[in-house]
Amino acid sequence: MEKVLSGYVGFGNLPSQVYKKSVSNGFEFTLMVVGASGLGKSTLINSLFLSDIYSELPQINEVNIPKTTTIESTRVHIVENEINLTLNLVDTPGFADCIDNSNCWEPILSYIHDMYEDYFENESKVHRTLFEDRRVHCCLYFISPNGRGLKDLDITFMKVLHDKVNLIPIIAKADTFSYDELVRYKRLLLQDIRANSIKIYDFSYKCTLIDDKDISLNNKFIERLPFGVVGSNRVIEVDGKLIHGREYPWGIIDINNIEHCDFSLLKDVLIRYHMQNLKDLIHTKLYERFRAHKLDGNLSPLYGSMDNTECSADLRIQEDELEAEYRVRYSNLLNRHNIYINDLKTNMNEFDSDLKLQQQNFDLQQVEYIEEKRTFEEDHVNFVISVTDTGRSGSIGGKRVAKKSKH
Ligand SMILES: Nc1nc2c(ncn2[C@@H]2O[C@H](COP(=O)(O)OP(=O)(O)OP(=O)(O)O)[C@@H](O)[C@H]2O)c(=O)[nH]1
Ligand SMILES: [Mg+2]
Repeated sequence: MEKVLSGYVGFGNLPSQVYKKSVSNGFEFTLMVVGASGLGKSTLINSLFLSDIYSELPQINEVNIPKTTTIESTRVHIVENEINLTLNLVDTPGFADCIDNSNCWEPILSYIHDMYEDYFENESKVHRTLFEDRRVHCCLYFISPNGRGLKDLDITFMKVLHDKVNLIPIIAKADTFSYDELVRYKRLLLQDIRANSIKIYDFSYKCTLIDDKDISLNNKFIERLPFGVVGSNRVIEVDGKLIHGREYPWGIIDINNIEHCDFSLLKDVLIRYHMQNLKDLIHTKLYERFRAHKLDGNLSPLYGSMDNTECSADLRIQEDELEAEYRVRYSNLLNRHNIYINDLKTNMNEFDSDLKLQQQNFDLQQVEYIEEKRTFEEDHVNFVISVTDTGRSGSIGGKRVAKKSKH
């Protein structure tokens, strides 16, 4: 039985309770960078977050970041408007250095797997305490700026990762392209991504964006994929202002300028607009798949071979997803239908009251018309009487007129 209550219950305060709880717990987010060696992964991580933290100590000279040789996780705490954010930044060694690059993804996959395993163990404990969530929420995949599209290794690597993490492809060192070249290269990469059925992060997934402005911004994110980024740890003075950028004989690139590269868009995606969506997707879909396989006892050590094993857990998850999608579609349709009916009712009410008003006006005019007609008829009768009287008395206008005889 379903009832609609119209009285005050008090749950209108619920959003503020959720907000307060979130603020007191703080937020945790893990970002991983992956790609061939020397593409600027470590530099980008520094540019994204660390430079903001050390902004009071501007680095006038480029800091040489050593080659990354192991998976390094850095934990950074950021406080903004009394809200705590703990960022885990996972830097990985570049691959494609060796002659034989087969299975070069294993250490990275193994790291992602270990973090899921860690979370699974913590949440499965009988006595659970507050624990850290170190699952990788987003993985930035660096594509080489060679202008020739995805390499076989990129395709294999991305396909190994795409159902374990949220994958966002980015073009490294975008300063090596002119604007037109970059647009063409993006188109080529998107074709490669589609042709190879690589699943990248779905920007429209259960979007938390609600107003038109946010949605148009989200469309801008989608239009600019894959993001062409430039990283820099160097602070340059331009017209008295300090900017993070790179200097060339022909000019300066301000990495935060949206007309120079997509770095600030990427930052907006990660921090301002999609952090919660990225986390939700990991928790409700990708980790859920891991958990289901784990409980079914179907997990390979790196769960890399899971793709080929059409196991019951996968089918169940697909079924759940379809059902959830159906529910969302049904409720959207129902909402649209209700809105349409309400609109119709409002229009009919307006039409009704319009009609009533018009009827009243018409009645009023009819009364006036009848009154006018009556007055006119009275005047007419009076006029006829006065003319007849005048004729009889032989005077017009009160004067007597002598009648002429014809003979
Ligand atoms: N032109 C240009 N150079 C960059 C950019 N980002 C980084 N570099 C330079 O590229 C070199 C390698 O940068 P890293 O950040 O160490 O690259 P990495 O991908 O972490 O390298 P590995 O750890 O070896 O995999 C450095 O000299 C950086 O200054 C960029 O956007 N444009
Ligand atoms: Mg590095």
